[in-house]
Amino acid sequence: MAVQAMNKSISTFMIIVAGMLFSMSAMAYDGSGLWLPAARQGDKATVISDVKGRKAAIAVQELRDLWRGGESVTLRIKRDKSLGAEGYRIIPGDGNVTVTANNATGLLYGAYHLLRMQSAGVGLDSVVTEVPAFDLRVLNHWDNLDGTIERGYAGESLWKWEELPGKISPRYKDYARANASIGINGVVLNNVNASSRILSREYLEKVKVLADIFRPYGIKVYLSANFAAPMQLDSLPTADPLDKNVARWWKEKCNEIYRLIPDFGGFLVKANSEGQPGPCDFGRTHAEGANMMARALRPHGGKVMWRAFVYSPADADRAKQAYIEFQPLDGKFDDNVIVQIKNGPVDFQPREPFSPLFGAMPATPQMAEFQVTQEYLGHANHIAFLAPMWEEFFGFVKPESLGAVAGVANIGDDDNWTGHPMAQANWYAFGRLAWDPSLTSREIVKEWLPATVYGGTAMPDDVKSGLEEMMLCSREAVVDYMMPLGLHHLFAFGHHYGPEPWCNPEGARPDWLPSYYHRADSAGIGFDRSPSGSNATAQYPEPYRSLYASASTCPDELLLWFHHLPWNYKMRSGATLWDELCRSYERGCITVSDMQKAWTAAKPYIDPQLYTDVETRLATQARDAQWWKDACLLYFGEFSGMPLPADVTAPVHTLEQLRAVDLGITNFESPSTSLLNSKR
Ligand code: GCV
Repeated sequence: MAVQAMNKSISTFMIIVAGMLFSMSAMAYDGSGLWLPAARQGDKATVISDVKGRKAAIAVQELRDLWRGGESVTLRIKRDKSLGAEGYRIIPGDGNVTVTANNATGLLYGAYHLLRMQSAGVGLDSVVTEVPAFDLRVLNHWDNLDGTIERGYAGESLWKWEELPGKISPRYKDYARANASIGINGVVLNNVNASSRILSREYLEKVKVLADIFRPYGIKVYLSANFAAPMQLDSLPTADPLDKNVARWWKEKCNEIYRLIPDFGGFLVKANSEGQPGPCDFGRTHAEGANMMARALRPHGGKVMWRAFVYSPADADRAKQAYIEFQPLDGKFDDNVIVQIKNGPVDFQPREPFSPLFGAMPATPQMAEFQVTQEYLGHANHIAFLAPMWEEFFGFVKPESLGAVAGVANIGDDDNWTGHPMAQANWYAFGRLAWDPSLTSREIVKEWLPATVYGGTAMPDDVKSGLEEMMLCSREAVVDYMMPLGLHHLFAFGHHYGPEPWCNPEGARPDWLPSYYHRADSAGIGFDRSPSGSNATAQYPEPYRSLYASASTCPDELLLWFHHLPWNYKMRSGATLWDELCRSYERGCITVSDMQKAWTAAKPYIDPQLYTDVETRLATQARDAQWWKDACLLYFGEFSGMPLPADVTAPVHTLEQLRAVDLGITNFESPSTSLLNSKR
């Protein structure tokens, strides 16, 4: 695995940061530069390399423009099996740093590693050896061909399909560069709710242009494929995977794709899920469908990423359904199929237990799907640094058991790429963890903050650590003020932003409604997934099966995910469940208020435009936290019939006011500020 710093100290040099780094205040901030340093003015660094090709040329150019370490840098190909196809070694020396790798891709990653150390102000005093934990580190864009982005909160799609292939936005290259700098090596361009048109000749020629731009940055292009494409594009009477004409159609389509894009990565498929077509429509299994596509890709070296996000009502508990459908297919997939599984068993909630499918299919390659875009964590309005969530996941699911990781991108065509400037940290963290899942959230934030927010300024250490804490506590704050103690899916219908635990639109699928998940009644709250309930706990391996099965051993943070408990249930803290619930909501609100204070303290050291943008969004986050707390406590209070504990501040809304907030599918304005608590 990655990062083995060898204890052979060759020379010690500090990369001089302060004063030499770009001064953020001197530049107009628009967030477009991400975590990459701005080009130095004047002298270029000395970079020595005789490696041919575009990739090596990019590595050389990046270092010439951006390296300020004082030493020259030598890039050299040196055969070393242990480094694999993408690894590299950085060797400090007297007046020169040498980067070695088996190929130019490794050298490019090595170059970005040096720049990362420079931005973080980290000295290079021993050999660094890095090999990525996963061969495939891929962003999934849920971008539609009309420019909209499903669950996107940063403008429209970066891909200007109507302009391609003729007109090429400079941002395509910037995007590739940003990804390469954090080790992302694959990109699925279009939404898993896929339009077949992406596979038409017209669109493939556009895709080719993007693939050509991304290639020198070590990035392969993948496409989401609609399983019914043979019917939709070429009027075949069926898409049955066992039909010869269908199989031939996919083979010919793959031949066509590879003639245009020789290193095309393959397909991502959402099949028989949320209305998407799939093999089950023709009486076939997921394995039969995936294998048919895999065989069309095989001669070219392509892969199928087949999603396990399915929930047909095979069981009364949605959390069990993917396992029920996929686990029996273990061993039935071809070896160029990899089953892509969301981190949790339901759907990217602020906290879920890990999906029990992980590890339950030992004869099938598996990959994890994380959601970088904050569909369920406050969109682009809330700071929710997600590295702690993913770090938590890797505490349960061993990286060695996975072949790849995917992240649903939070990127759009906003100047700052991600809507909320601090959400850039989630793109960054995804890349870094996909390369090295042993990194801690703290290590990542210590890289990202100076590279993006305060590099080159004289920010005092206590202010810096305030910002680090602000980032590190932010996801837990969201859990606390939205869905503490294992509660989940309390969102308003459709947009997944505001609280609506009472939501019950006519005709909606029951498993899209909050009451399906919280099950609050006068007897208590929570979803009983224990052996006396849905028995979802039985899908878990030991020790988790036993741990989760009993309320007395289930961790507090997952308690109501697995158990329905009385309001006066005695928690580990000695408090009743109701009191603990109230205090969790309160704590979430207080944490946001602390985050605001940390941001305010940083004001003198931060670009004014960035400062104001984040300040405004934090005010919204604070208002929303109050909204969540009031909505949930007032609503659940009607069932518990219990008063708020004395140390929890009273709601500032009434339930009537909150029920009256228009939470239509697209309108998610939070209640007016005047309704909200100004005391805190
Ligand atoms: C792309 C959730 C989201 C959908 C998304 C789906 C999926 O249900 O709300 O927008 O569709 O997950 O992951 O396929």
